[in-house]
Amino acid sequence: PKVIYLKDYTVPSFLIESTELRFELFEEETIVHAELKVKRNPACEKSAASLELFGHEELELIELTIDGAALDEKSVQREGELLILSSLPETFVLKSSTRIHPETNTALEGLYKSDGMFCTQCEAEGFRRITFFPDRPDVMSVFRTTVEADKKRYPVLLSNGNPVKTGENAEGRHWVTWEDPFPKPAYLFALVAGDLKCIEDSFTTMSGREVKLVIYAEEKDLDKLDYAMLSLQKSMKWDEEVYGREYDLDIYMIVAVDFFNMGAMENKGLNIFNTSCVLANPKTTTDASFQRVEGVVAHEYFHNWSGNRVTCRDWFQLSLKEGFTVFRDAEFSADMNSRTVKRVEDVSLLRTAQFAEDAGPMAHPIRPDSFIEISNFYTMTVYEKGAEVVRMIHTLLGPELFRKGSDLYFERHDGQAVTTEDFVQAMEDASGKDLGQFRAWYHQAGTPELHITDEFDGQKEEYRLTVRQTCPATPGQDKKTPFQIPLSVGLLDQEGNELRLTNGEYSEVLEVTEAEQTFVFKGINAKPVPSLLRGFSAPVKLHYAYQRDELMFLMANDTDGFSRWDAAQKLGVDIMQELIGGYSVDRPMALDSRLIAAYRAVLEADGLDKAMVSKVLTLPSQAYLSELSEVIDVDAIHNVREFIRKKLAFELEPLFLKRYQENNLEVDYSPDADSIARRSLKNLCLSYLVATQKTEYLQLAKEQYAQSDNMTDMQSALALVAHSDDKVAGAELLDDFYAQWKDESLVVNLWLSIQAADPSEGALARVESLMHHPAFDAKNPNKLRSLISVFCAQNPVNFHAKDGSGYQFLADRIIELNAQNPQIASRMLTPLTRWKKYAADRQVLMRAQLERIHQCDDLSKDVFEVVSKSLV
Ligand code: B3K
Ligand code: ZN
Repeated sequence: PKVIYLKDYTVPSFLIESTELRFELFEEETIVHAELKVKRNPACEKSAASLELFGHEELELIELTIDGAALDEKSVQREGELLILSSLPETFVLKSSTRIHPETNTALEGLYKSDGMFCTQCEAEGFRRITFFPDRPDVMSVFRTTVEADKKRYPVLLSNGNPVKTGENAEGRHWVTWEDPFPKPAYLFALVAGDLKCIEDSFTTMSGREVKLVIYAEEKDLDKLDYAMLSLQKSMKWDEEVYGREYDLDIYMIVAVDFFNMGAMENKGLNIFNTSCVLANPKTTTDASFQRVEGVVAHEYFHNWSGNRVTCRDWFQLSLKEGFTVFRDAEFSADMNSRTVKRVEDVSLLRTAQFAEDAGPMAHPIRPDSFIEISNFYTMTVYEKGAEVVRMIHTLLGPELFRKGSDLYFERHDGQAVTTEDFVQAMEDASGKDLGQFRAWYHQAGTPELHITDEFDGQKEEYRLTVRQTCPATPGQDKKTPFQIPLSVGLLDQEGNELRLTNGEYSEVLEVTEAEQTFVFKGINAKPVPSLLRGFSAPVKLHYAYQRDELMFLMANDTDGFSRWDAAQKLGVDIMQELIGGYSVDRPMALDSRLIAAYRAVLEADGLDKAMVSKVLTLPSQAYLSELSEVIDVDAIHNVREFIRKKLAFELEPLFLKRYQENNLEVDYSPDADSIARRSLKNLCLSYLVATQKTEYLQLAKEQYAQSDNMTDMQSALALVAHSDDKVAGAELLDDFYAQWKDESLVVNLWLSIQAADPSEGALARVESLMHHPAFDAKNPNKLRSLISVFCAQNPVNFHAKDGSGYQFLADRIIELNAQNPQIASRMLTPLTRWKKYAADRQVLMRAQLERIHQCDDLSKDVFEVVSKSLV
């Protein structure tokens, strides 16, 4: 397979003024008629250049004409994905008819069928599976689309923009024509045809225009759409208030589909959503999913400006829209719920998954230099680290100048396909702040590390922080230049009071720019305790030799909520790492009583934010401890974590029980932040109580399961019982749950995940047998993720079984999926790619499976790229 390089970018030789499409949808084939108004691109220097159309190898070209005449053979060349037309006039009309087969499309890219309805997914390069087209994001055109299908089976026919015409044909067929006045790249095209029901509402924009809002789903899911509608209205309002961005079409539609490779897609005026990111109802949906629905609805809506009105020049610029939009949706969620909780959740994810990616074989900068398959670059790095980079710009500029910068960016580039450089330039131009060195964040991969030491000079009344930065080598990048890093700090005196810093405030953002640099604070008369990287002001690893007592001190006194949580994490990590180190040499485990004291203090305190209490009382995860390990000792991490959980549970049992009871209220379910916080604290307490293995607490969990009126409480209780040693009670509840929910596909996914994540022995056999259960469907990505990916990523003890059975199981799945759905196959590979982090015995086994995959014939580009890079 060919490697595509950013440095090879050239402007398109032709532009498309308008695109007219007509789809004839049938059960055994679909015919796509396309009429493109084409003109030479004045910006292209090669005046005789040919026109490159992309069309997947499976497309059957039925007819092709230019200005009504067939092309002579010499001017048409089909080479793999390319259809190259040469000897062309300045302007012309290109007409084509193509036969495709959505009914057998299992890759779920292009036009395909999900549960009997037609739908599309065109980002990044799915449009070339629909028709021959210059399928690249810098070719933008207006679209007029007619969809024709059987009226009975497909009463609803949708595409982008506004419906302008409709009619009926012979033989029970009907059609609708849609017009989208905004020029867009083909990746934002969408089509839906199916038997759908909808809810409708409206939104009045800041200039007083009324926009119709419609959310479509299957009839059985109509009772699960209200929350998405509310979230959409909140998003529209927020984007007006915070970014001054108004919606532009008269209608905004969302369609829920069951078969979808990712979360959702921001097609202009017609978002298509994975049901898991749009359906929500207290009975069937957990708090986590409610928040995900709110966040994803917002994310796709925000793309209307950051992505659609201003789009990407090429796919190397993906973070231009994704990093910025993730930053926007994170701020939205922070404003709608608890800011600190949102930050803690995002940082946890970044530190485990993104840091691991940055340290692995697929490490890449947020703006990669090359790829084989772009689908492999919809990563934590491009999205989440990309959002952190935008956040750092926000921190460096401050909110007002950042807003000036975003205004300039949208104004300057509306209707254009641009680069991350254009974004940074707009920020620089609007603020006057030099972001020269900052640009390294876009082209250097790897997680920078800050090594901080300090010095107190009583005589001079000076406190000095010395910051040294390093960044590990990543594939293709041995040496890095220093980054510009905003380092937010505070200083606490011995009584726990915050000290005024150089800027006269209690917090200050230090700008780290050198490989090594010292910051001096004057007028400090006793050695303070530093609070470092407040709010996680940069995506870096921070090393400072905190004493455990100092961490407890910060947990109690730091005014930055994020830093209080971070101090608790650091204390937990420090204690756990010591026990993990002792595990392999059979040192008996003993828990430092300071952790118990710290947890006790948090449990006893009144008036703390409940969500933060439950975050602080959650031990660092297996994934985070793995990321921090030089060599991952799966069993040691698991057993140490379980030992500590149990110990804490026994030591603090009365407090956990008290907090459980206080928060176990009989009130109507509501997905607001306070109620979610209360349930999360309650369920955390229950999990500690159950960890004591006392039957009375298992009983308590069973009661909660039986009495709960919402899926959050029900699912938590079920997982606790199912993962307990009482396998009989577990099986009973699992059966009961399935019987109750077998018709709710998303609830069944929870049921699959709970079983896949069960750490007890025999998990692989259980997962294998679930693959034959009617609840499972190997063609549905949500089912694959719930069962297979959860087993491989959230059941480390079983996935990493010493005999290599987990690795072999995953490799078998990848080989099967490679042909069926390459995107999902390649994504599922991730756990195997981290083989270098394990001890030699596991390394050998993991590598052997990667090699087995590598040797398969007909590897997709997706799987090939990840496997071959992992084996280097
Ligand atoms: N832009 C889409 C992602 C498309 C992924 C294609 N493989 C969803 C989003 O980020 O909003
Ligand atoms: Zn996005």
